[in-house]
Amino acid sequence: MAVNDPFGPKSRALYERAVRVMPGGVNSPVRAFRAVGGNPPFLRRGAGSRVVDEDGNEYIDLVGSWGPLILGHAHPEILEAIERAGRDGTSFGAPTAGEVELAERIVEAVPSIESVRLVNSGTEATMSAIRLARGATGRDRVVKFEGCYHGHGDPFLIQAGSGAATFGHPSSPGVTAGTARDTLAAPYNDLGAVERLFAEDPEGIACVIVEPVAANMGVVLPERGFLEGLRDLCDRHDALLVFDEVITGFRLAYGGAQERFGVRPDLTTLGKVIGGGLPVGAYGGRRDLMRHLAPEGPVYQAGTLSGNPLAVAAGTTMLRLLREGDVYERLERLGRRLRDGIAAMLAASDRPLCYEGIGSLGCLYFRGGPIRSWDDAAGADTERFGRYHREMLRRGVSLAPSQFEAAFLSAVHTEEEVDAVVTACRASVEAAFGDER
Ligand code: KE4
Repeated sequence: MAVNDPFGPKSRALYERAVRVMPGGVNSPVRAFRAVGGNPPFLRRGAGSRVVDEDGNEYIDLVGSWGPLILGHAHPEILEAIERAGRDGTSFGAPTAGEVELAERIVEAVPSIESVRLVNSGTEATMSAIRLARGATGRDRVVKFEGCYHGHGDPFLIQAGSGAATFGHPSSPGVTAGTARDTLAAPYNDLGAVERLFAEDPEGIACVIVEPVAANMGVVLPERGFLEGLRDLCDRHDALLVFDEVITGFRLAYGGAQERFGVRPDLTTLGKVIGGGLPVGAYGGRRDLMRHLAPEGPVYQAGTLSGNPLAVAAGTTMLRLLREGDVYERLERLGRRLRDGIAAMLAASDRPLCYEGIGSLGCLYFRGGPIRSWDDAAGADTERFGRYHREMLRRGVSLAPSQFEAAFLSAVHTEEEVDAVVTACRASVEAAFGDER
């Protein structure tokens, strides 16, 4: 039964003001709902697993700020840490104890990270990681995968996922031909294609950057041997393997996807969860590589607000809570419950649908499965996904406004909420197909 009017008068009025002063009325394109239609609800507050919009509509939140809020909105201990840090000042541009503690926790948690640099976003982390890879190897070219998204840095806006895919410009204007020449793209899960790229340029590839679970074309899992194969190819060609764990880091395990899959990259990029909802990114890896970074080495990267005291206070508290609790068992249990519920729904339906997921990440595709690459994901019926998305909002469930994104469970969602999501999903799918019976 629909309960919400997600396109209420207050959100609409705010949207009309917003578009007068900000491109598309938003500060990040996917938030504009262009891929699903309608103007976006403006959110007023979040608490735990719920968000409320300006018109008072409440939603079970499966966006979680696109990943950071693995412990839900407004976690009391994270808020207290931010407030306590703020009372001593908001920023110094000088070393502080807080950033040392966050860095120590990241080094202790992530198998491949011996040394880490904190930045302010996932994009900064990935941009910096490939500059470091190029500086350390003396090579120019980077291999990425179609449908993977590594932020909006020029080198990555080549056949990119997430919003770039949504807007039909997977290779964005403004990226120079020179940059595009140095970015090579291969289909996800296609080791042969990567092998051919190395064969064509055996001395020219600095690194291969990959989302160990691709969560920007929906959710696409690595096939058995794919990540291990990339490790082997990089070793054979003296190239570096970079895991972009901005989404999977501290989500698929405390040590991220690299702990879960047992494959060790040379560099890792992080974001989202490590900021506890505040702006933090990070990149790190082998000490011999990180030594190339200024001020120790010549590869330059800097940031006024890197290691910001409030952000590292939130991030450190988040990692402490993740390390102390039983969060990962709970995330697995809730994720399995959701997958099982949707699987039962799909088994009883002859609709062209499939669900891909792992741990607390998942995606319902409006096409038959399996989904193993961008070409598979791109075949989904995005128009029907848009109808489904609106129906889910009406039924009190907030999903990322694009077929090419993941749904994010948190440790504070309840079993009852997961069951409610499955119920809403079943009704919303039927409504989305309503014109066919
Ligand atoms: P940010 O610069 O948005 O903090 O991180 C870029 C990034 C890097 N790597 C991966 C694997 C990512 O998923 C992201 C950003 N994720 C998107 C959601 N798919 C952010 C949402 C948005 O663009 O508004």
